[in-house]
Amino acid sequence: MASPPIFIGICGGTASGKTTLCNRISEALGAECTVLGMDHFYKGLTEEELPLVHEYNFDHPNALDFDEMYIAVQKLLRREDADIPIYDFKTHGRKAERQIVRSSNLILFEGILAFFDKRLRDLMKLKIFVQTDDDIRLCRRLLRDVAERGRDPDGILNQYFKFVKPSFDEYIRPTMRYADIIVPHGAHNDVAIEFIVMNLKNILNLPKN
Ligand code: UZR
Ligand code: MG
Repeated sequence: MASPPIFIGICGGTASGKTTLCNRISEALGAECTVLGMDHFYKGLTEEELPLVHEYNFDHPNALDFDEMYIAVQKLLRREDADIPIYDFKTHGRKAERQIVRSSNLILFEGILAFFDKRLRDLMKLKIFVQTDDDIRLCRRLLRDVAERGRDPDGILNQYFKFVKPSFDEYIRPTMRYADIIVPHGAHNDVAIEFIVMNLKNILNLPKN
């Protein structure tokens, strides 16, 4: 029987460069790699919660469905396709349809709370924490959420100081202790990315260039 795929967790604060780091690794490895983002597993606000969206803490572990993530990851590790939700950041809700994620030799799992759930942590062969300065992350978050997530600057800053920063300090930063590797400067760290890619190619028996 084929061996299970290698499962790697990538954690870090909001806008630290997790998604970009995953995409860069994935580009280097091609079809050998699957990226699974935690962002797809936001629970989606109910009709009662929606009018109070400014009071909703998206950075708290309760906002995410860890059971559903665990099921999806287990499937991918059995080399089965997983069907996962489609979350819409503009409406804070899930779409009716789901999307298929294909399994491969390497599963990269990324998110602000990627190291939070022990079940998922225990499956990880390698844990990478992306560490980017808070001021840089806030600037990036501001630009990204206006451009890509349909948000206004006032709202982003309110949310940042009320929820994002306190939750980072309480739930995310402490999980750095689980990391095997801490990557400074996020996705712009070419040396670290090259290092990680070389090692993964080695483990997967891929050509080195
Ligand atoms: P990344 N988030 C939203 O802003 N709106 C949503 O509907 C769902 C999530 C934010 C969430 C978190 N928090 O900081 C960020 N807030 O998405 C995580 N506030 O995404 O890791 O790509 O920054
Ligand atoms: Mg991201």
